[in-house]
Amino acid sequence: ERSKGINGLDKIVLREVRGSSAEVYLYGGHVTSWKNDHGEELLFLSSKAIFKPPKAIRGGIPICFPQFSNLGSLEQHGFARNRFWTIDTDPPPFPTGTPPKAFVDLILKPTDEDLKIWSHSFEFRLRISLSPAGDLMLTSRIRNTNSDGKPFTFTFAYHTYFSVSDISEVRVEGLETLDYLDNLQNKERFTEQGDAITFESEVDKIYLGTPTKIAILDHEKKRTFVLRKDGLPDAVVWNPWEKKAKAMADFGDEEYKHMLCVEAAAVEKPITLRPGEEWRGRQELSAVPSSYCSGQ
Ligand code: TA6
Repeated sequence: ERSKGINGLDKIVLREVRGSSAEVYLYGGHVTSWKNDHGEELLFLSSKAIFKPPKAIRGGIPICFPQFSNLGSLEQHGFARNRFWTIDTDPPPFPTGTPPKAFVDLILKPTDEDLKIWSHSFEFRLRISLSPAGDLMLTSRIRNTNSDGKPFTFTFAYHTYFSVSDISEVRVEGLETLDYLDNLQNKERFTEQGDAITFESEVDKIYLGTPTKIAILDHEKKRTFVLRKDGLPDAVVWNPWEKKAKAMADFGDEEYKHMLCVEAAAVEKPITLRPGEEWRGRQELSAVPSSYCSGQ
């Protein structure tokens, strides 16, 4: 249902019959909460998040479009997360015909101001839904609606902040042995070691050509987040650690211990659409009990 959230910003609350829920702000098309059927919050949202345009909300799932990071002339991560989206009154059909119980369809189109900084017309449709099992699904459909015949090229990420008990007891599985660009070393290319990734300092890596499924294991909670993706070949892993955390005004000094970003992305090979063409990028998040014990 639609209501007023922080600072009177419009938000939509999705509720699944078995108790799971999600919240999305029209500002940024930004998912800020995803709770399981026990009411546990599964996404990280900074206690210092500034819900005040034009600043992006710190946490949840920022939408990075039409530019990931500083890979281009736009502001960091593009501008989709800094704009007011609207309810899509002409949403795409549901694949199975029958819509899930809990969903919302949002749309973003460029304003005249946007066209001055990125001279392309597009329709960005974002569907957010909860499955009966409480999985959170995001589907992005981006269509080139240029009338001048011009194609456009973009990079993209679901900049997902997972809530974790203790970053020093988290492992990520699925990225072993892959190549990555290290944002802490001028985006130079390296190859990841052979076993699960663990965390003891700042990490900011763009893994290339990643599998459709990545697992994030939280030892204390005995819980595994499973991220499934389609149309998003790369995955960004980021934890700012202590020094960077202190340098961010909208991020608590200790909060790096309780979050990890794993971001389904299309970065290495930017996506080009000709007028009329549409791209689709999906991610599906689930949180499942896991028997993981650290040191395995
Ligand atoms: O997640 C990767 C990253 O590009 C990091 O380099 C860091 O800048 C992070 O995004 C957060 O960016 P933001 O603009 O939201 O502060």
